[in-house]
Amino acid sequence: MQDQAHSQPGAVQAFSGRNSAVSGESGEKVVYSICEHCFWRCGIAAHVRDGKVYKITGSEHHPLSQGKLCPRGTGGIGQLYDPDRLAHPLIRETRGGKQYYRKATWDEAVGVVAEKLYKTSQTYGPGSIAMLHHGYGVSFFKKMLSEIGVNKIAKPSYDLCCGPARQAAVLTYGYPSDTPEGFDMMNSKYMIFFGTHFGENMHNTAVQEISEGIRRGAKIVVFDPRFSTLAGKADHWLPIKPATDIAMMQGLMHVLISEEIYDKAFVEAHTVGFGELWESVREMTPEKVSAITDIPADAIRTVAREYAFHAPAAFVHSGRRTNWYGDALQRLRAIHILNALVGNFKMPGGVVAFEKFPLVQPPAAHEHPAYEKEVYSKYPFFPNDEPSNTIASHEIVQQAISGEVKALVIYGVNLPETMTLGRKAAIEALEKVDFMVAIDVLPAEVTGYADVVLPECTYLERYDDLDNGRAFRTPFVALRQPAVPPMYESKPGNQIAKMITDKWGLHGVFAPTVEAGLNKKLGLIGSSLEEIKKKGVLVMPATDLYRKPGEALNLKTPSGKIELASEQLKTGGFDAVPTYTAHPEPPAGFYRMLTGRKPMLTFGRTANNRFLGDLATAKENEVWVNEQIAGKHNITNGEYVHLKNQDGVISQFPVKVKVTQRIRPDAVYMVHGFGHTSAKLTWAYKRGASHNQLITRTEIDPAMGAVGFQNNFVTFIKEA
Ligand SMILES: Nc1nc2c(c(=O)[nH]1)N[C@H]1C(S)=C(S)[C@@H](COP(=O)(O)OP(=O)(O)OC[C@H]3O[C@@H](n4cnc5c(=O)[nH]c(N)nc54)[C@H](O)[C@@H]3O)O[C@H]1N2
Ligand SMILES: Nc1nc2c(c(=O)[nH]1)N[C@H]1C(S)=C(S)[C@@H](COP(=O)(O)OP(=O)(O)OC[C@H]3O[C@@H](n4cnc5c(=O)[nH]c(N)nc54)[C@H](O)[C@@H]3O)O[C@H]1N2
Ligand code: SF4
Ligand SMILES: [Mo]
Repeated sequence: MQDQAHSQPGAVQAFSGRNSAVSGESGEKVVYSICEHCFWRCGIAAHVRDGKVYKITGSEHHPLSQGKLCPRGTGGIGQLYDPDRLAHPLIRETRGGKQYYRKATWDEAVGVVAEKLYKTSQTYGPGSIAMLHHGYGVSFFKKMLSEIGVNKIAKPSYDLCCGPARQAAVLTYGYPSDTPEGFDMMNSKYMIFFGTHFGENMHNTAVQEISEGIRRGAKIVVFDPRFSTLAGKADHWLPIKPATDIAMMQGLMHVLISEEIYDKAFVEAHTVGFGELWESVREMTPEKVSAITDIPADAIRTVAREYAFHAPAAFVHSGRRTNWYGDALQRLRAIHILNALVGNFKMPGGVVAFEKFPLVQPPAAHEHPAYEKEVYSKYPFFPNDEPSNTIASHEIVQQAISGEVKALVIYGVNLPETMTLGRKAAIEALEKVDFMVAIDVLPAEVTGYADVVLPECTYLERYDDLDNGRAFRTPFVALRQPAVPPMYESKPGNQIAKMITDKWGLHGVFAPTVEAGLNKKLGLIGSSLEEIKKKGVLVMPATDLYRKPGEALNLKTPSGKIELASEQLKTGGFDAVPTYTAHPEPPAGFYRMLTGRKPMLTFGRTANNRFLGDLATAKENEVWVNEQIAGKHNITNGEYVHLKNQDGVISQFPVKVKVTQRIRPDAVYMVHGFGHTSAKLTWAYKRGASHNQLITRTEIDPAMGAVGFQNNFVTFIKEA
């Protein structure tokens, strides 16, 4: 892909060859679009025969897929043809004291939504309405809400997922981390991972690049209490005691600095706060860190020395779901500092900054001052540059419970299973609000709390806005386009949002058709909808990722340099340098509950997908239990147990035990996204146990609002 892009002159790679969007052999066509089974957004080729999608493969044109998909991406047909799909708009009614949903016409359903939202905004002000969203089709609903001044918008993927990595990068480098994360993996010689279980976390391009790196001889180091798939590829698997990672990072810094194997010239020229950093790790000798982390001192020295030896073609990866404990921002700062110390910034095999495609935004029809500027979060280091994320999702849950938020719009978030502050708080919030509309494709748990349910068609049946949100080696802009028309009475989000603004009498907000809107945007860069439809993507030549000798970095931090110690954090009352503090230990007989992903599933997005779920290892989740611990509790491999947490909450459904030596004795592990309680999800219902249900304790990062939930502990209740 890269080479191909290089050979193309001009900003936008011209396409050539046959018109593959409609290559009509025997009633067949291939439609190039974008996956929605996770948030990586790979390019797909949907193969259509006689009006049905029969196969999905990786787009050979899209830089994030390069002809390949992860298992989930290939399984999209299972969502499209899911027999449980939401087929009509639904309105909740109470009759004879009983609540039920009745089918409604689109006109009636959007009429109710338009009226309720408008009246709420008029009566209580725009701050009384909030939207939770996940998924890329939300852009139309953001625009819709901005028309009535509503900008209280949260994406759980900030505070429950990658927010700490984002904000730690802002504080250290002056710019947020991106997707894909900026690591030159395929050219690296030494990659260190804390958690970050690629191979189970199937982020397509990352897995491809790590594989390429390994093929070229890179060494892998994995710090994980569990022997993950990536640990299976590692030169060093270091089963660190969970929740002690910051101590380990400080230990690595101690070795780099005390043995003077860090990049002195780089640190001197391009960083601030080195003295303060050294003071903070001076006492963190490998021996002291070993006692905290349960990793031998020699191994700590070895990793630090090897890391320095391979630098600058070496890095510590920042990970994706970084909200483990309440100090996630500091842990991620420690990772960025470890990178800075070896001078890998913008070096082959090190930390790099991918670029986005320079799409031109059309001038706004009118000004939305509130939409542009308001940030509602109370956390001092919450982002102030993201109109799609102006408050943490748990703050919305709290405001719904307190009555400050009276109406909720929920797009692609299965709130009862999404954690925020635990299932209990989520349900309390959903029950408390005066009005809630859920826009979803499936009867997920969240839809059962809605006053109105609006069935969006699946990503294979609709256009969305242009995808300009991903940065990569070859910057690109991609198109989501329908492979087949919407089934049942479901509708694309853009039409739903337009129907609602039309009800408000605001007829000019959206282009008359989504195609016209896309074509207009593409016209601003000299392209057209017709052009992008052919390959589903416009790709620029590869950008120059590496710095030149002596090049100034001109970073947008207050000092203009990489901030090893952060004055901003200090001024805000936080540690300027990351410092380890101990987390709670499991009570006797309890084990820390860790979580992760399965290669073929993405929690609520795929839970009911029979194509994927029918694979032997995806039918249910299992709880991984160390052999010794299983013996102690007299439980055997394959047995079903209930889990009970430290606050006495017992899992509603039993879960199968996997007895293994591949996890430390002080922790258990289960994949998130099982144990569904909605009987309308006829496949997912009652399969496995819900990770979310067992979370009753959260620690919120006081600086940027991430929710840590790994200080929950469970024990076993035998079935009998
Ligand atoms: N197939 C698939 N891929 C996915 C997803 C999916 O649902 N399915 N979801 C996507 C999303 S939304 C995200 S956010 C990412 C998440 O994926 P990652 O960012 O990789 O998630 P992590 O939580 O870093 O990784 C989980 C690993 O961390 C280990 N771990 C747990 N606690 C600790 C600890 O205290 N210290 C250390 N060192 N390790 C620990 C666990 O044992 C587990 O192996 O995956 C993405 N990719
Ligand atoms: N307990 C626990 N909680 C977690 C995590 C965990 O590991 N454990 N992980 C956290 C992480 S990393 C993340 S990123 C978040 C993710 O949290 P969410 O984004 O809330 O993910 P899901 O629960 O999968 O919700 C997806 C919802 O979107 C719907 N959906 C799917 N496709 C479409 C579509 O095209 N249009 C519309 N309108 N809806 C659609 C699905 O039916 C489902 O109801 O969860 C976080 N919460
Ligand atoms: S990583 Fe997999 S699920 Fe995610 S967008 Fe790519 S193909 Fe789809
Ligand atoms: Mo995530």
